[in-house]
Amino acid sequence: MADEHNDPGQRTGPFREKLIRRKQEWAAQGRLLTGRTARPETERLPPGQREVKTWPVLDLGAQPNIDLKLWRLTIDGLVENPLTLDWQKFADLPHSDATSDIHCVTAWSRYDNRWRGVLVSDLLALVRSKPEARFVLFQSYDTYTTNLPLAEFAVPDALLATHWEGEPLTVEHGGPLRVVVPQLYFWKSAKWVKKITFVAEDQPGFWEVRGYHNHGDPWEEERYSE
Ligand SMILES: Nc1nc2c(c(=O)[nH]1)N[C@H]1C(S)=C(S)[C@@H](COP(=O)(O)O)O[C@H]1N2
Ligand SMILES: [Mo]
Repeated sequence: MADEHNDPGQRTGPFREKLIRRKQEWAAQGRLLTGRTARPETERLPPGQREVKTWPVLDLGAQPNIDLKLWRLTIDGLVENPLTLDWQKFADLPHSDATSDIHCVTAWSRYDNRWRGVLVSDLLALVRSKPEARFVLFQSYDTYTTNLPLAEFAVPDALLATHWEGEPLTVEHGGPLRVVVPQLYFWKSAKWVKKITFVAEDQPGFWEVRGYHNHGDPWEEERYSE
């Protein structure tokens, strides 16, 4: 397969560096910017996006294959009830379905993705964020990081997803567990999530320090910082 997006073996060392450099150049050039905004109430597709029927794979190239016996999810920081869950404990949490569209900053959007997992609202009821908590930081098993305002994490259709279209999430799409925050560009939805930390002060993640917008609202076309 020639497609580097689908050949994780090729994307280490120089390949990974090249991929990161290219995406940094896109940010510096303001690639794909239309200067338009839109509203989800009246339009299905955010400015500059096109609909795809496939589901592209985008990451830094190292797709961690995590043994479920060793897998842990930690929730810490400014919460009343910090937790480290193993796979069985995670499975015991209430699970729900949520359908949403994906909007990737590289301009593809994919409609009506049927997710299953633990709703962020259910997670918040369990860990109870403290009043000082205003941002959420994500760390993943591939060393990726990203950040969100707590208010964006707490939306009704955000979830920690184990399934997509009735099947367990594949490793390439972030299985066994990924974050889905559908109203922001998809780089904010951490695959292979390992730790979720509630904080008072924001801290930009992997792409946010490489020219990508700190907030990332596709309807405002917040692709890049300045
Ligand atoms: N852990 C981790 N999560 C990640 C990434 C990554 O490299 N590592 N890439 C982000 C980017 S840039 C996008 S567009 C989406 C892609 O998700 P997909 O491969 O399932 O389409 O994952 C996001 N989450
Ligand atoms: Mo992305």
